[in-house]
Amino acid sequence: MSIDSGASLARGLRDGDLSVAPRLLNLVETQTPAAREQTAILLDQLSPATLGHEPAGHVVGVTGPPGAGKSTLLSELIRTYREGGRSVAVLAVDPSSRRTGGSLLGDRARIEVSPDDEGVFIRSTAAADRLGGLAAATRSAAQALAVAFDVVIVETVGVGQSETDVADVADTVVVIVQPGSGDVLQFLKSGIMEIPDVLVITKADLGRIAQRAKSDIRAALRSIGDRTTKVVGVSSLPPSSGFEELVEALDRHRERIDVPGHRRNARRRAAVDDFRLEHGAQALRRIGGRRGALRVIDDAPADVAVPRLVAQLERAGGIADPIVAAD
Ligand SMILES: Nc1nc2c(ncn2[C@@H]2O[C@H](COP(=O)(O)OP(=O)(O)OP(=O)(O)O)[C@@H](O)[C@H]2O)c(=O)[nH]1
Ligand SMILES: [Mg+2]
Repeated sequence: MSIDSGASLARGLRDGDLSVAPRLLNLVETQTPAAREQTAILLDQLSPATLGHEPAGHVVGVTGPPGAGKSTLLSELIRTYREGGRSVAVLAVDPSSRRTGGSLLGDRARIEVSPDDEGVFIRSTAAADRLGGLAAATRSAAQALAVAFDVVIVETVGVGQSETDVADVADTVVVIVQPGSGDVLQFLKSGIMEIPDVLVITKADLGRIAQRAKSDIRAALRSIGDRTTKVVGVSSLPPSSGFEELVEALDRHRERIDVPGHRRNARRRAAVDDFRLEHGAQALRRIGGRRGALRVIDDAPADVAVPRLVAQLERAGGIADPIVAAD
């Protein structure tokens, strides 16, 4: 498939044309210099600097260990959003190309949606180019889709790094754990309690064991003085339960945060990540490491797209072969 121009895709998304989503993914996943140039143009034209405001879509990160019930939950979550009239895009970072282990493939549920609902777009993308990481392509796609879709969900698998990565793309981070699996314990020990905005305990239909997991999590959150993380129990099997409460918790969180400030910081961290991925740790050290790099772009306008920030870092590092030409 040939790639579309960044400008035409940006125009489609600005016009609210959801049907451009597959072509958008095709562009951002193509790594040729020409495609990267077009991606930079696309992001530029969809940046708040050009739009005059942040893309309106709510970007929700959903993460959790293998087999926790993410896919089953997403099917129900999508249905709940659709009933409320909202369009939904899902970018599922496919775990099959990462580390060995994980759940038995035979037991894996797919995200189930009505195939002719044009308000839903689902795409599995290959896992990241670094362990546990979110591909830059996924981040770019999420930012662009948020211009046209009401909700953009980015799904990743794991406990640990994936939460912090997903926090760099999402307005709201949901961590999913299942009761009685050791997930809850592992989660508590992994020191990532600060990351989730909403914590979901799946499989509420399991009864007491699910109740117990919920009270354990609540106690643990209290013990670290966390009073903001919302804990929600859901059952994704029919008759499902907890989904109205989950959507409400997600909406509440979004209303509470400073979206422009949050996204500005996320774009800056993303630019430093991209720079390091592209040019290596040594190049990053030359501009003062992560901190130095953040200082370099600190005075950049708050609302420019990531490739422009990367270009600024490249200029600071005297890099002659930039990812994309600046202007
Ligand atoms: N009882 C019960 N089982 C559930 C529920 N949600 C999911 N399951 C089951 O749990 C298993 C795993 O669910 P998935 O949705 O595939 O979990 P996942 O997190 O997407 O798994 P991976 O994609 O492998 O990481 C499946 O057998 C589901 O049928 C639930 O609410 N209650
Ligand atoms: Mg799954």
